[in-house]
Amino acid sequence: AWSKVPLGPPDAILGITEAYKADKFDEKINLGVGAYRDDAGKPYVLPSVKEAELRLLNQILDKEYAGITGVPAFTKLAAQLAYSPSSKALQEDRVVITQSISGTGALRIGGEFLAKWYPYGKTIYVPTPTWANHGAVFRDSGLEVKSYRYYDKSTISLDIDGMLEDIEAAPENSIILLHACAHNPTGVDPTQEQWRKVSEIVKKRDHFVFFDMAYQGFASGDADKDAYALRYFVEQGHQLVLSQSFAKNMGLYGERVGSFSLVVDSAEEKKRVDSQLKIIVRPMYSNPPIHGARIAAEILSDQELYKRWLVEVKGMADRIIKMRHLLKQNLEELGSTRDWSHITSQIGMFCYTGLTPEQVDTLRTDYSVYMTRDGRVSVAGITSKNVKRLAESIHAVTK
Ligand code: PLP
Ligand code: TYF
Repeated sequence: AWSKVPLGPPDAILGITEAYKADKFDEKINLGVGAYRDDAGKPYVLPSVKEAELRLLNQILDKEYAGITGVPAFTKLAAQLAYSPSSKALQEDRVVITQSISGTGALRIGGEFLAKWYPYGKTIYVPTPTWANHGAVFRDSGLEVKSYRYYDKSTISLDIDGMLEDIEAAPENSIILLHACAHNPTGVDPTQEQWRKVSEIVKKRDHFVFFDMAYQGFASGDADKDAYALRYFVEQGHQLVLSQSFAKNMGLYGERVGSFSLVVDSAEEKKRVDSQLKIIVRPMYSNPPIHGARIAAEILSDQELYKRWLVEVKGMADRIIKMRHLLKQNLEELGSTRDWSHITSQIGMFCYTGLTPEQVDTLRTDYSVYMTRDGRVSVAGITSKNVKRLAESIHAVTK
């Protein structure tokens, strides 16, 4: 039956892990996928997550289905984490929320909902560059995907003028995707002042915003600070939607914990929108998995555990910052004359190195150092043990 099925290309990011695994060199370095590693290079289960799991185990809960929109205790707390407990929109019962299969699933529900119900043009504008999966998710949802300028290669920083110009030039009522914090892959975010300008232009053009928040807490180590853009836009009265992932900030990757939410006009509107979200979710997967959502809810609902979690997120963010400094320092000590200041000025899990695809290929074939061909490095894959060899390898291909 499948003789006409062509061989498809591997995922640009997840495919790297495959190549890395097949490499026999014992000092190989994987800087591909954005998954946190401890300083021994090992996956890290947060102690607060372990504690939450133990508590859940002791409660001997049943395994009944969640409702279509998931575990209510989880979605309520997830919304508070994103919008803040004192959010007017929450207090006025104007936030519709559903649990999702992590951030990707949230983007997909959002894409489907907008493709079906958004009353204006079905085009979503994403930054150049953006997370490798955005295009496919939104196209498969039935949206057309276009882009706005975001990153300036020559300055290795935000092209704020280009960004504002392109957003302004998009037809009125366009859908604009914004990374809420810790932009993937560039690690370059607008400043708070720049966010206010983006909000102004978006408002002027009556655009609709889709926030993708996959790294709350990871950018600065402070969950409130990282929610600045989202909360500011809500305060400014924008109607918007949000995709939330707990993969990174709680290290719950494979548990697939996330949510999709919409800030709407009224509690009455919320009822109608909620009913349509259920109609979208039902034929896709019926209802979401419960375990990870219970873990997140346990952490978010218990003051003491919540505080511990914040310390642990900050710990992850801080280790990443430390590795940025070490990498830059090692490159300088090796005598590299390039300007590597962006390594430490960029934030979040990724560093957009400015390495060319050819240099990335050489790093892979000659040095067993793996990263995506756009030169993105998952800083979480750097450790105090491999940073020297990494710097030597990068120096060797850039001198
Ligand atoms: N959006 C962005 C910008 C991401 O970097 C990621 C990856 O973590 C996701 C969404 C979705 O990831 P997940 O489906 O694992 O939550
Ligand atoms: O950008 C990353 O590396 C993370 C992890 O299909 C990821 O967002 C990568 C690819 C993918 C799903 C998650």
